[in-house]
Amino acid sequence: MRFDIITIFPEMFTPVLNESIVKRAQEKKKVAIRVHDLRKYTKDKHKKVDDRPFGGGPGMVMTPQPFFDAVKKIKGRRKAKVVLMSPSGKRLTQKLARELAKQKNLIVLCGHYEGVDERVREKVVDEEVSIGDYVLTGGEIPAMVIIDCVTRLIPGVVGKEASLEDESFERDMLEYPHYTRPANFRGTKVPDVLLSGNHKAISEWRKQQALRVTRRNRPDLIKNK
Ligand code: 9D3
Repeated sequence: MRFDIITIFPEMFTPVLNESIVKRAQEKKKVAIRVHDLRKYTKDKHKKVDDRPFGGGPGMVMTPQPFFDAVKKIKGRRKAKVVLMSPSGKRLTQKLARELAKQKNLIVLCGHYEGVDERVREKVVDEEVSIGDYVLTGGEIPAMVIIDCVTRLIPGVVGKEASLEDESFERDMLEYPHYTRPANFRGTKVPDVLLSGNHKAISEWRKQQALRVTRRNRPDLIKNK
């Protein structure tokens, strides 16, 4: 799988791409990630990427030309899905991540200011994605979120165990609490049942705890409320 990121802040990606699972996935050639500086595609002599909105109003709008030219150049003759990171997009879920992970080529556009000129959406973008209902300063962190959650879904990037475990998040329940050694940490003990060796009792305890956590933090996940 290949990612091409188009951004006015390419340096923001460096630390994320050079650590952990995403780094290993690149080393193992499971994924190639290229970050492109949008300003390199400007034709304007001041490398301007934004302008005032027609019709008035606050803020600036990202100008279409650099996006059109960057996507055309990066695509070349390959087929690629173009994703715009935007607060007005479809919400990113594990299901959407799985869909994106099926692509061979993803081009991700990072917006800024009040947004991008509508003609970019109309003519260049295939899918508009938001990572949730809160306001960020730009699309870079959302693009990193896409890189992270899509990369770990590529076969061979994380073990089978972890990907099977994911399925639980796509069900209707959050996780049960986890404990490791020591059994008594500064006076706080691990629940006795987990030390009992009684697998049926452990399984029941975990199910009940998962339900408790879900009711408390994500009641919306429980269907038969
Ligand atoms: C007043 C209208 N604002 C929209 C809520 C303008 C605006 C705010 C912040 C336009 C762009 C941004 C920058 N955010 C993103 O580019 C972004 C984002 C986000 O803010 N939240 C969740 N997902 C995303 S994806 C891209």
